[in-house]
Amino acid sequence: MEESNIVVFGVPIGKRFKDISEKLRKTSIYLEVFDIDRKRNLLENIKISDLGDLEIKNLEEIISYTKNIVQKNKIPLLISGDHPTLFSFQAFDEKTKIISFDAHCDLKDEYEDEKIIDLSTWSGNFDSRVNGATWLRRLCEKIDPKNILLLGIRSCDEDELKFIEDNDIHYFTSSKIKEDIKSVKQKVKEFTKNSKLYITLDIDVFDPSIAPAVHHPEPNGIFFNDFQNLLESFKGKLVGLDVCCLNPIQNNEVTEFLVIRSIFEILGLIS
Ligand SMILES: [Mn+2]
Repeated sequence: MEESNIVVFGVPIGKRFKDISEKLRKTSIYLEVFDIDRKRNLLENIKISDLGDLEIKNLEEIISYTKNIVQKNKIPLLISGDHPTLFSFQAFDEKTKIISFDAHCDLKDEYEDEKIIDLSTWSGNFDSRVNGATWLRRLCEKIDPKNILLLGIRSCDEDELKFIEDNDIHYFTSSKIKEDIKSVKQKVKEFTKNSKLYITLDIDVFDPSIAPAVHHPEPNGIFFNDFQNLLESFKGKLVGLDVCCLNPIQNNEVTEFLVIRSIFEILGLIS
């Protein structure tokens, strides 16, 4: 912990959390950290400590855990079944920008559906004001929406789009990213320049053909080279990240490998 600059911990929210944390930790051993194309070790200068999985009684505890790590000048990396971001992001100062890689906007005002995961699954209560489809809308009640950038969205309703436009939330759909990467990169560069950045990576941002192990496999997602391309244009300072929404499939570890490699790519921004 003392020597590390990245501190990993699991946040037990969303479905099948134990499966997810176990699978990701296991898979992380099997990937090379050297990238032959760029001839560099993505984790050079990175020292990771792993606190294991949290035991929490209420979601507010995620804030204090994250804050504790931030105060030690270390970067928290949260592994979770669903977005812990409504809470973890509150550990950072108000100028920090948030970049969400996600197929979904998660900006619904209310949503009740058995397929949508209650963030507090252990309590058994379903709160349609705070869940996997509404968390970013709730966060917008606490932060300046102009500090939000959505990348790779393709599942959105009229109300969410109106909210995005009314609040000047920045966004690029997956189609736009794939069709016009050059201008998207330029704009991402401007958004991230001289800023502190928090990344939340919902693995369903990727095309289902390369990331089948998700709850909501939305067609027409981005591919890995699009992800690498986007990261290349990040100019700010990474201060925190979370990775969520894996839904492991038996005898198919394609998505787990993609998750780990994606984490290495993000950490490569620091090293
Ligand atoms: Mn999603």
